[in-house]
Amino acid sequence: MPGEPQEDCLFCKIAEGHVPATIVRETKTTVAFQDINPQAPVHILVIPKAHYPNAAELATAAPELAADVLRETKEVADEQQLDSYRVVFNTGAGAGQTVFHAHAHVLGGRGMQWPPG
Ligand code: IU
Repeated sequence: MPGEPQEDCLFCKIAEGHVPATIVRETKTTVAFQDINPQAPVHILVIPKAHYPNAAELATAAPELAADVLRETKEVADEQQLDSYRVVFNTGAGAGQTVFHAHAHVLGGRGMQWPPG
C-alpha cells in the first residue's frame, strides 16, 4: 500500500526511531536529519514519515504531504540561518537517487554551481 512502512527501508527505520540519526526537526508527518555524508556545510535531509519511493510518487499520491516536506525545507533553512540554499529531490537512479524513500536535500553554507553535475 502506498505510504505504508517498508521493512527494508532505511529511512522508514529512521522515521520510526529504529535506526539512529541526528534529527534536527520533527513534525507529525516529517523528519529532518543530518546527512551522514554531507556535500555542503549544511546538508540536511527532509523525509515524509510515510513511505513513498521518490518525490514523483509522493507528489502524485500524497500532495499535501509533499507540501509538508517542502515547507519543512524552508523551516530547516530558517533554523540554519541560510539565506540562499538549494533543495534537491534526486528522482530515479539515473539522477543519483540511492535511497528509495522520498527525501529533499537541503544544501547550503557554500556557493553553488549551475548546472549541477
Ligand atoms: P540520494 O538522493 O538518494 O542519493 O540521497 C541519499 C542520501 O542519504 C545521501 O546523501 C546519503 O549520504 C544519505 N544517507 C544518510 O544520510 N544516511 C544513511 O544511512 C545513508 C544515506 I545509506
